[in-house]
Amino acid sequence: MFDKYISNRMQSKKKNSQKGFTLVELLIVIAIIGVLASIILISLSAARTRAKEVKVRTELKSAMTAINAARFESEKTLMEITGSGCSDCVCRDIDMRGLPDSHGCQWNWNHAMTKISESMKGGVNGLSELQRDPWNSPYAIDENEGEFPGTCILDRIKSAGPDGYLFTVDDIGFQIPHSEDFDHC
Ligand SMILES: [Ca+2]
Ligand SMILES: [Ca+2]
Repeated sequence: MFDKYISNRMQSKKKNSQKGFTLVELLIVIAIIGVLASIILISLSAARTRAKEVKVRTELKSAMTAINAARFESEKTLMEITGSGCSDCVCRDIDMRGLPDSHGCQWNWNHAMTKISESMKGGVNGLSELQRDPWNSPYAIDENEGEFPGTCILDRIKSAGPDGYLFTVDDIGFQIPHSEDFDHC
């Protein structure tokens, strides 16, 4: 009788310890799934950001090619083509994300692209479609070549990047090499 009692107690204890171990295992599996899910989400987010950055560089390079061609064909500086020495000045110190199309920041970019297109024989297809970066900020352009006589400052085009502000570390942009008239620079 006593042996049976001991045997039952031992079996009961064994069952309890098996149940506890299973619960621990379950918690570990849940924790691992959570960690893996976090890693996948972070990777997806990083991949999406990279894809947006690639899109920005591709679009800005298209604009840069058009600007080079317009300067060459018209024999004018970018500033002379657009009629402004600082189209993006009105975009500075503000969050550009979601600005209305009527805002001067968007208007100035569109105006610059129109003038660049008009400076080339037959215009440029698709240039008017380059308006906003993937974070919904207007692209920015600063005409510098020839703005200050005797200096060699380059024209610049850029995206304000994810934060929507110009002149912060996440900006993506290019300085456009000088045109032929500025070979001395
Ligand atoms: Ca300027
Ligand atoms: Ca920025």
